Amino acid sequence: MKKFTQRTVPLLLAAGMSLAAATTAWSAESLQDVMKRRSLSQQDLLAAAKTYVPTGKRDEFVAFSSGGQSGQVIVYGIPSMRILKYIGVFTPEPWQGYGFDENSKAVLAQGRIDGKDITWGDTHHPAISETNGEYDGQFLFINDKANPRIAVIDLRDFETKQIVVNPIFKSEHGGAFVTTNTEYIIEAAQYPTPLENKKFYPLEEMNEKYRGGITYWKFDRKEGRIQPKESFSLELPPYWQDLSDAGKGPSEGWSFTNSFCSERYVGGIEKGRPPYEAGCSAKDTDYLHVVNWKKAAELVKQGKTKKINGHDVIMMDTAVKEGILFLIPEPKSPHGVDVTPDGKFIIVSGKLDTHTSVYSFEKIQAAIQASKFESKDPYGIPVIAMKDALHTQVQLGLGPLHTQYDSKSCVAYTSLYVDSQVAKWNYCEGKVLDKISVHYNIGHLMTMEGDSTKPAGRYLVALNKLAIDRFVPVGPLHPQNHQLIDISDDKMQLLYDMPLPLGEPHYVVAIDAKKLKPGVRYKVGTDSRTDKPHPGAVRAGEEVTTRKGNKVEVKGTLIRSHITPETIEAEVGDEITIHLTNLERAQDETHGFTVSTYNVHASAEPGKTVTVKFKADKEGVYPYYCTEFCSALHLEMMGYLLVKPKGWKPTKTGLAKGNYTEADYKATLKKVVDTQAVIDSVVGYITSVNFKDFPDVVAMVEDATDQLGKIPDAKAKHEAAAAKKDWEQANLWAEQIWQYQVKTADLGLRAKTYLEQNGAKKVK
Ligand code: RUQ
Ligand code: CUA
Repeated sequence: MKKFTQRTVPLLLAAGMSLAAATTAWSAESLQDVMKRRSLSQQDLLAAAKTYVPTGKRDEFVAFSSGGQSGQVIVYGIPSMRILKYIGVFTPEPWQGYGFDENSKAVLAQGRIDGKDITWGDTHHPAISETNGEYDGQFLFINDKANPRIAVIDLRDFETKQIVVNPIFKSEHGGAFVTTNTEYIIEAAQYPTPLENKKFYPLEEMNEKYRGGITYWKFDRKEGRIQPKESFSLELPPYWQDLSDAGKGPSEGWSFTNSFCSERYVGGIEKGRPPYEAGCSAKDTDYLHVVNWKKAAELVKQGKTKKINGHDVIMMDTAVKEGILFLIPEPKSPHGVDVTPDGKFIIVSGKLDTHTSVYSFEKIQAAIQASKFESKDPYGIPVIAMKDALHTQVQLGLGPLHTQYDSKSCVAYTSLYVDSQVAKWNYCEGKVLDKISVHYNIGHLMTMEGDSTKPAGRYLVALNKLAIDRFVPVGPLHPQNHQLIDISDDKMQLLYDMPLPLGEPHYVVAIDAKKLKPGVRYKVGTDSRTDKPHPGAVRAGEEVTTRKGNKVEVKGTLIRSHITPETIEAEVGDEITIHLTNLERAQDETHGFTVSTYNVHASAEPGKTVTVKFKADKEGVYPYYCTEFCSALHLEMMGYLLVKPKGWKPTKTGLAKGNYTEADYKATLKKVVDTQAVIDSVVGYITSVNFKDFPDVVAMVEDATDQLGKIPDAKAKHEAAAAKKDWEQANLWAEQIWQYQVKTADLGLRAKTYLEQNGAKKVK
């Protein structure tokens, strides 16, 4: 392979300097020409201008989308709709080493159920942590409907930190929803089952033995983790609880969960019974569950719970007696329940009803205060009459599902699944304002910070279930279609179609990008999955390999462009543990690590320490290498795992020689002197400006100084070898100095460009 020539560094420097001088005289095609050639209308151009984010500029909002069946989270920018990241949550994700290194495997292992790995998830509803009902950009939560679990993602590094398994459900849907200060994360069941684990009751005992419920997961913000011991659930009738939302403002302390199939129908098409879909939509109404969660939390403190599977459950009779649980009829087969930003109303839409119902929290409270109930359900839960709780009902269209809010007061948007439309309407006055068609069959919809007490308006995203004819065909399985809609004017305007090729996202939340403040590096030696110092971390020069019995443990480091150690020796059957610390501080200098055929992979971002572990169960020679193109000599960032047969003895000693001459050594030394001149000029520039005011540059300078600091050692080595006329050793150690210089120069140039582009000022 061709190495850097002597001229490379000056070339890098020249390239860095000429950036500003680029000209724009290349284009002869006018805007009109392009419009004609691509058959674009004025409307198209306007939409393009509204979504285009020029290179180097950033999006205003960041969306966190459920990854549906992929078990991941998809992060994208709004209005550009550019995908920024996939976050591995319930599913292994190789790029991030998620599920391929030991530290992330420990997170996935928290999601085991009955001792079994579950390596996929059906993610539905992401939620951003809130402070006083406003998104604070600190944490993200998401549920897994199939295997009832909730995950915690820390938005300081966008990594999954925790997975908790619901102790009493077998499926769930109404999660994750947070209370106004993220005290609790709400997770409601979906399909009723016996609450005891691994307990069988026949379907004939549905009414007696099967139950629904809501779990309130206690969140510890300081630790950034859910505290399962302080969490609790509410036992509910075997209605199929669906979505939830937490109250805010006047309704703070309450939560709302709707349900369907309150018929408690048990299907059995194979036995000649009408199917679930008929039996579950026979009645005109289902039940909205209204829960005083603040009071529920107090009951838990008073010990008024029953332990089921070791978990605190408030049983229905207690809930009724203590007055924390009420039901209100809601139109047939409802789906979304969304509390208005002011907390005064709760909006519910039924899939099979053309009306959207606006419930008044004030009226609900009045009925509760006056003990004005129309009946009790079969489990003794008081039922508030619909007419006593309704503020208004509005006919929006066919198949209304979910509602989101605008920054303008009283303005809401509701998805119409059957009509494939979004309806804009006023919920205070109960009138429709505008409608727009989407493509096709919209499920959820989402406005900017639309779940918070202060929605930001501007854009709406329609999460369509079907894409049909929108994109170039890619086979029978189509991508999903997220459509961006401008809602800043009275009339909605469709701006952009975004294909999403990774599972069916159910819900998305979007936050003002300025509220997110993720880091760019870890404190050196951090286990990113526990946020604690990693016991296998070492600094440069402390790398070590130890053997105890058949256990080989490597504490190594990664820095451009080598892995230390460069050889790992083992015997067949050894258990190998490799901890690697990325010593880089520069932004985006991630190294990856894998060992051929052992199914391990790690991503080590600057400062992170990560572990891979495997059994060297087969004799052979296995290259390991860095999997991220991290520097010009990235391909050389490798080493060998040598797995020897038991009792193997060496027959040949010494490595093959490269036959270098004194002339080679001299030429290398000259290259080193020339390169130093380049470095000096870059350093001269950096120190001539206020670089210390730029933390990113300070980090790069630290990294560069690190590289330079290794030179004296190599210099001593090449000089000692030259004195002994060992031209191979002399030449290669001199060459190593040049390697350090190249990395220094690379960092220096990056720092220089950064300073120039960010308005650094001369200091002398
Ligand atoms: S879902 S299309 Cu939220 Cu799981 Cu409604
Ligand atoms: Cu490190 Cu490639």
